[in-house]
Amino acid sequence: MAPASPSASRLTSIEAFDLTGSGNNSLSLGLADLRDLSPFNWLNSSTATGLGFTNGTYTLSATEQRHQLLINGNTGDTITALDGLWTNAGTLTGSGGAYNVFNSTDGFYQLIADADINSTFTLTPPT
Ligand SMILES: [Ca+2]
Repeated sequence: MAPASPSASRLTSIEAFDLTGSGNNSLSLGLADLRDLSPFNWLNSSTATGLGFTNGTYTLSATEQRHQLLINGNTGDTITALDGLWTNAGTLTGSGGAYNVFNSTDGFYQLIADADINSTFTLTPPT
């Protein structure tokens, strides 16, 4: 646990989870978790190369004005979005292979999830 500090009004930002570990791991996330933990705009068209990402079917913008969380993992791992409505916005290619990009329809959140992970999101119905 983080030590209490009078000056620490916020939790430390987290940019990535890694579920690879041993065996099958699961992660459940709500919008409040993303709001509290994940920073804005750390992965965009300017930072992608340095971070080992290239565009797939998703094209990173110069400014990705969303809380962004990267989730690495392997086959058998699962992530579940506990709330919100999401769209599968496409793919990026990273050092670990393909990643799915999920954007929340409220415009505030983006999950970049290793495509090997079994992802459960409440997706907006196709129109
Ligand atoms: Ca795993």
